[in-house]
Amino acid sequence: MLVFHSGLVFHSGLVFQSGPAFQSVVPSSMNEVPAAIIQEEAARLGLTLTGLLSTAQVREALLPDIDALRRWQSAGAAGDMRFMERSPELFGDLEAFLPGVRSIAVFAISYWSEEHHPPVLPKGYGRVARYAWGRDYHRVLKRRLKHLVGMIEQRTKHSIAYRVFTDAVPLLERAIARTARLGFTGNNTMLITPGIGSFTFLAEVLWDVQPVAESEPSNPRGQCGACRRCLPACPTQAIVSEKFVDARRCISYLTIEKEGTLSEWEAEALGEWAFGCDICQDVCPFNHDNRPPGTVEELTSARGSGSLLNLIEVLGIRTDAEFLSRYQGTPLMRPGREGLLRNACCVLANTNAGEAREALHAALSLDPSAVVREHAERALTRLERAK
Ligand code: B12
Ligand code: SF4
Ligand code: SF4
Repeated sequence: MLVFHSGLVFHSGLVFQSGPAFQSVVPSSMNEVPAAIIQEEAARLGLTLTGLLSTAQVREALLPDIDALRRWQSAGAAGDMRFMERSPELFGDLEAFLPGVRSIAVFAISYWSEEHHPPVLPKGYGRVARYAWGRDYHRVLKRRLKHLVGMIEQRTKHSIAYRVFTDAVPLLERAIARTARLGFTGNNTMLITPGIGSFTFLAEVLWDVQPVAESEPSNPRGQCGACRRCLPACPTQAIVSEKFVDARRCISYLTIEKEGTLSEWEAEALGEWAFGCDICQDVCPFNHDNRPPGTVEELTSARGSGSLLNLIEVLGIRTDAEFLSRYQGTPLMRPGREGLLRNACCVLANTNAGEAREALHAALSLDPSAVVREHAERALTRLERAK
């Protein structure tokens, strides 16, 4: 059995952040793992922030969030995301994911870079949200977390029963990260870390490591205060009230999670976004400070598809095999060929990209998907009307 202190938060040398005074840990037996070892290994792997919580801490702290989730579900705000309809209790039940789990290590990984969205969108292109500029974060981060556990096993000479997750299971990752003092919940619902911002992924290791001492969860430093900038900035009014995002109105949901045909309103709501949306984060003052960039190279646009998609090229992808060969290993795989081509049609119409007519006509007559054909036809009609 391995033992370490819980309720601690560490930075990988970026900025020192809030958190309670923590007890330093001196290993007292072969079974204890000083939190410093975890911090050291996590920092080596570019994991920006590390927090440690016992299973009990998670269970107690998440009760208000589980209630908020229940209200969100009852309002229908999950749209068609079936994976978000499960019993709210399950979202905080670590035991359901790993029987025998004793604690959770939660990590925030910055994907911020000095590169910016081009202020003016070139004709024929669509915007991609920052989190999808690089390689598929699921794969990149899971690999690193497994490596982290391996390194700790090596250093302690004990084997660990564990599971690693990032954005893959019904766990309230942001609430867990907040409880571990990695940041606070913004009005846009993002987990925001003062000094780092909200362009972070969250990932966690559930393991049978036993915390030695528990400290009461307390509020992390930082809050929105009087700011409400993100609410009116959201072009679709998806942030219906503070800390409540109705996914059905969110461009991120419409471009990535929603399958099939989009209504007229939904198609126009996409604006310039072909995949995801960054607006409620771009306007946030916590993302404006001079912040250090993330250190995971695979998450940068140099390693993936970058900030812009050439939609005329995208419209020419006719088979899943071709789609796979272009986007395998990137987050753009998520909506599938049909979803991405559908989004391309919408954005081309929204941006009045007359140069896309030929590609839209080709999609209308040749594309194997009825959804793509319908959206190509609608886009052509809209372009015609705008002449
Ligand atoms: C479903 C989902 C979506 C949906 C719904 C978003 C939503 N707000 O719920 C859609 C597809 C729209 C989406 C979009 C995005 N997502 Co998403 N998504 C998820 C997922 C799978 C679950 C989120 C969830 O639990 N929603 C349920 C609702 C009820 O939770 P919530 O909105 O967070 O609301 C909480 C608070 O409001 C809180 N609350 C309510 N009242 C109060 C009051 C107080 C005082 C406090 C403290 C709290 C509080 O209670 C709620 C429950 O915790 C998580 C991964 C995971 N397993 O957690 C990723 C996740 C949240 N997504 C992520 C990302 C990156 C995005 C996008 C930025 C991607 C993009 N650029 O397009 C956008 C951001 C949109 C936004 N403003 O939220 C990251 C966020 C990282 C971070 N730093 O916060 C996550 C954590 C994935 C990951 N592992 O990195 N996402
Ligand atoms: S991601 Fe875009 S659409 Fe969704 S809540 Fe934020 S600003 Fe609104
Ligand atoms: S923009 Fe303002 S209100 Fe919105 S999350 Fe950031 S600090 Fe909070």
